Amino acid sequence: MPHRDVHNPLLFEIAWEVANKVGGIYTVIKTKAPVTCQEYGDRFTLIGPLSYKTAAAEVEPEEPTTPHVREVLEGMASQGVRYMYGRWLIEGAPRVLLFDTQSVLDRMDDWKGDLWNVANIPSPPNDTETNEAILFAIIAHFHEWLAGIAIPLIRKRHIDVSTIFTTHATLLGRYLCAGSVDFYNNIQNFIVDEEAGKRGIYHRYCVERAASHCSDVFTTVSDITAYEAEHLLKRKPDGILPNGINVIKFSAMHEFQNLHAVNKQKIHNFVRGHFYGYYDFDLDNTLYFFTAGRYEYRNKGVDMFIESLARLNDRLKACNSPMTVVAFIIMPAATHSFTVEALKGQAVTKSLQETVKDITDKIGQRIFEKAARYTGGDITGAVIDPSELLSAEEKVLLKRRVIALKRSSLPPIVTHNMADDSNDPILNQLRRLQLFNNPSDRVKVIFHPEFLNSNNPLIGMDYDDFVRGCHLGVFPSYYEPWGYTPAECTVMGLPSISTNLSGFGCYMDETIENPADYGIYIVDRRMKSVEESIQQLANYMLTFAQKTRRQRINQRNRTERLSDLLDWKIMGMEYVRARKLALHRTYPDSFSGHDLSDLHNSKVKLPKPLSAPGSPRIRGNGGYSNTDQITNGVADMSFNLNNDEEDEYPFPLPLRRRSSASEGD
Ligand code: G6P
Ligand code: 1S3
Repeated sequence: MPHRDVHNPLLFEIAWEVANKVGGIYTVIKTKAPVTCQEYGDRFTLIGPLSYKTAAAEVEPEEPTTPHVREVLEGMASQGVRYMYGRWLIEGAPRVLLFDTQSVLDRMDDWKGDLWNVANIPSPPNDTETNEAILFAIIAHFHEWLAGIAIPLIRKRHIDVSTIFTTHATLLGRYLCAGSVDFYNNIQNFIVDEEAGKRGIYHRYCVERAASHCSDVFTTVSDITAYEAEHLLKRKPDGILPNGINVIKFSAMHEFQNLHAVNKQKIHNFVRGHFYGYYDFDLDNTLYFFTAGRYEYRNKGVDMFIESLARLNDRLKACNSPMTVVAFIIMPAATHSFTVEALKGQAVTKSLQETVKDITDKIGQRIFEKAARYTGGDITGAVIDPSELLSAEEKVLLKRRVIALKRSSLPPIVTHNMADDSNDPILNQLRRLQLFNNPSDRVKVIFHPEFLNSNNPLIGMDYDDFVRGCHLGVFPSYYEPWGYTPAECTVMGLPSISTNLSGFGCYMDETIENPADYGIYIVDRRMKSVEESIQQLANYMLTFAQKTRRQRINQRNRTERLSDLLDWKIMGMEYVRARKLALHRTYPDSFSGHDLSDLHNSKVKLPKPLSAPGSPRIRGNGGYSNTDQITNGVADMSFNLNNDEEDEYPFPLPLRRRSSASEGD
C-alpha cells in the first residue's frame, strides 16, 4: 500500500466527456487541463468512458509510469476490464484512463444490486445511459450525475478517498425549465421526488442527489445553479467553480480585428449566394448577429431571440435605417439534406463570379495589348474604347449568368430540409412573425440546423471563424448554468448578449461595473416580465445596430480585454480551493493548526505563468506572480488604459469587486 501523502495527493477527475465530446463539460475539462497539469504534474489523471470511435484520434496510448497505478490496472485487466491509458492529445497532455464499459457488461446486475443495497438507488433495466454510467464509476473529482455514481458507494464503504462532486446543471431544473413552468418563482415549491417521477428520471435524480449529499465537497458552476441545487437537490453547494476558457493572446491587438475582417468576407460570400435575386442590400451596412448551441428552444432563449428580431425589424423599418441585420440561428436538428434552393444560390453566384473574373481578365489582356501597340493619335479611342471592352460572346455569357440569378421565391429562412418541418418550433415562430426575408425586411433570418464546419458546402467555415466574422452573439437563455457561447465570443473580442439567468451573465454582472461598456449586454429575465425582457433585448440589438463602424471597432477592443478574466489561470483557483477544502474535511488531523476559514479568505498562490499577461492586469506588477492576491475567485484587476489604442468616451469603468454574497436568491 503506497504511503498516503495528503499534502501531495493524487488527483483523479472523472467525467463522461473526457476525450469524448458531447457538450459543454468537454470544454470545461479540456480547457482546464493545462492549469491542472501545471499544478499536479504526473499526479493528475482524467478518467472517462472509452469510445473507440473518438479515442484513437484523441489519445496517444502509453504505459502507466506510476507503479501502483500499473498494478491496479493490471489487476483490473486480469478480471476482464478493458481500458486505454495514455496522454490526451490536447494542451498540457494530461494522463487519461478510459474504460470500456462494455467489457464489464456481465457485471451490471451485480453492481445494480450493490447500488440498491448500499445506497438505495434504483436503476431500471431499460435506461441505457444510466446502465453505462453504472458500469463506469470510480474516484475523486466527479462531474455530473453520469460520473457521480461512485460517490455514495465510496461514502458508504468508507473508502479512503476525498471526493468532490460538481454538477453543471440539475436534471430536474433542465426538465422543468424546458416545460412551461415559471421555474424561478416556484423553485421552493416543487415536490422534487414527484416531479422527477413524473418525468421518468427518478433513478437518475437519486444518483444526482446522492452524489451531491455524499461528496465531501459539493460544487456547481454558478450562483444561479447553486440556488437551483439548494432547492432541487436539497444541499447548498460549498462553493462555485465557474468555467474558464483557454485564452489565445495575439501579440498585436489589431490581429483579432483583422481576423474579424477576413472572416466577415467569407460570411459575405455565403450571404451573396443565399440572397441571390434579392441581394439588394449593402454589405457594408450589414451586421451579422447569431445564436448557437444545442437545440433547446426555450432553455436557450431562441424563442425570445426570434420575438425580439421581429421587433427589431419593425423598428429599423420605422426609423428608415440604412442597416440590414442578418440573424443566424445555428442549432442542430433532424434534417434530410441541404435544400436544393440553398445549394443553387451558392452555385449560381459562384458561376457569375467566375464568369466576371474570366471576362475582366480578358478585358485586361486586351487593354494591355492595345496599350502596348499604341503608336500615336487619340489614346482613349485607340486603347480604352468602352464599346470594345466586351465581346458579343461575353455579353451573352454575362446575360445568361445574370438571368440565372432570377428566382420566383424569397430567399429561404432555413438551409436544410427538416425532418419535421411543420412542427419545428423555430420555423413555426418565424412563420408566425412573418420573418420571410422579404426585400423590405431590415432583419433577414437564416436557420442553419447543423453545426458548422469548414467542409460545409454552404457556410464553409469552422465555428470559431464564423464567430469572429460576426458582429454580435445573442444568447438570451432561460436555463443556462454557465453558458460557454458568450464566453467564447468574449475571448474572441465579439460583443454578446446573455441574461441574468445564465451563469456567465451573472458572473460578468457581478464582476464588471458596467458590462455594456465592454460589449457584455445582459438581459434581465429575473425581475422583468417576458414582454419587458423582449423589449430590452430588442433595444440592445437596436442600439448596437446604430453604432458606427468606429464604435464597433472600439467596443470589440474592450470586449477582448475582458478575456483574461475568463482565463483558467484565474478561474482554476476555485478548483484549487475546492480540493483544499475536500482534503481538510477528509483528513482534518493532517491539517491541524490550519484555520479552515483560511480557505475562503487567504491569499492563494497562482501557478507560474503559462504565458505572457494580457491587458487586464493583476494590479501592481503587470503580470501574474505567485503572490498575486485572488479574492473570491476574481483577481484584483485593473485595466491598463494607457495603451496605444484609441478609446472613446465613456471610458470603461473600473471592474467591480465581487461581493461574497450570492445573488442567486
Ligand atoms: C476590423 C478591421 C477593419 C475593418 C473593421 C470592420 O476592425 O481591422 O479594417 O474596417 O473590422 O468592422 P465592422 O464592425 O464594420 O465589421
Ligand atoms: C452544461 O452544458 P449545457 O449546455 O447542457 O454545462 C456547461 C459546462 O459547465 C455549461 O456551460 C452549460 O450552461 C450547461 O448547460
